[in-house]
Amino acid sequence: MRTSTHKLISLGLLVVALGVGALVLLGAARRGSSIESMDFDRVQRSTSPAYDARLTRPSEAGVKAFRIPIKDATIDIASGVTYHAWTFGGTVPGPVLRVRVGDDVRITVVNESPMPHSIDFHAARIPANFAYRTIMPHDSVAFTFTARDAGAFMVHCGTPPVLMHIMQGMYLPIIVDPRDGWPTAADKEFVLVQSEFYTKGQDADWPAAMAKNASYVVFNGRAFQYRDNPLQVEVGDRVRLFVVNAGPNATSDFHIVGAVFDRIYPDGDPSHALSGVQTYAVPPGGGAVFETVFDRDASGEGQYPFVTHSFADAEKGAVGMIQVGMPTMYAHLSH
Ligand SMILES: [Cu+2]
Repeated sequence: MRTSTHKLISLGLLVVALGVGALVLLGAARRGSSIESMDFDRVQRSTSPAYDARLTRPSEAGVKAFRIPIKDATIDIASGVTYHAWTFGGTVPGPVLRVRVGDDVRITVVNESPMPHSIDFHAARIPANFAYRTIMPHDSVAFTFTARDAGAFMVHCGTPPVLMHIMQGMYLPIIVDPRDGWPTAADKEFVLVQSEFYTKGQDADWPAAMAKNASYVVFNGRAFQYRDNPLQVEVGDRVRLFVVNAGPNATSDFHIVGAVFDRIYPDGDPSHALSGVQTYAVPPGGGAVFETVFDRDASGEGQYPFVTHSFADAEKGAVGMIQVGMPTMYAHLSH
């Protein structure tokens, strides 16, 4: 009698345990497949020794929620040069968002700065007067859009004068992957945002910006940072670069010295593929996806500068380096 009671209790506990286990699993599966949240007040992209340009794949979550704080920050824009920036998330560029076509993208922007700002998503099809409205200090805005168009898109503050808000650092990239992935498998992926700073000491030089006379032209917010800290890839890698040009004024004539682009997807639509391209222009407010392969027999082990081929801008900082494998160093690399 006692034994059978024990058996019954044990069986009951087992059933309860299995039930709880199933609920936990169901919950986990639901979280994994339905919603992913990222709070950029808590997670900041590493900017030391260089802004982290490496990308990871987007998750399977069909809903991606991002909380983006607007905050003032003093940032490094060149070696030994600091600047009083206005930012999304405390860095320039702001955080990298990555979603897939078909995902619902939930945006919450909180203005933690002392002046009005806003946010404008080039990847969204949404009424601008609603989603991109002015956000007063201590206020926030929230909206959802469905990502419909693959590519590398600019996100920026759209508060007038927009020139001032962009030159102050208020931009970030959003990458939208095709629903079924890219036509080729990349071994390494990087994001590069080109932009300009117009400075007088640590602050903005408005007349210089109106004259389009940049002090610095940079990839990912700091002059020459990838010349000093190269992007590392391996021999044989197919490398995919998501290039966004935040401007506010200069076109990025994107080129890799010693390589030819296998494929370029203007705006990031795989059906728009170009092949065998040396240089491709990305306008302010635009983006494109670039691919090249560092084959052993062609563009193999070595160092490959990436530049805007508008060389006054390269001289002002828009030069970086891709290091393929562990090449012998040469003292007289001219770029
Ligand atoms: Cu702003």
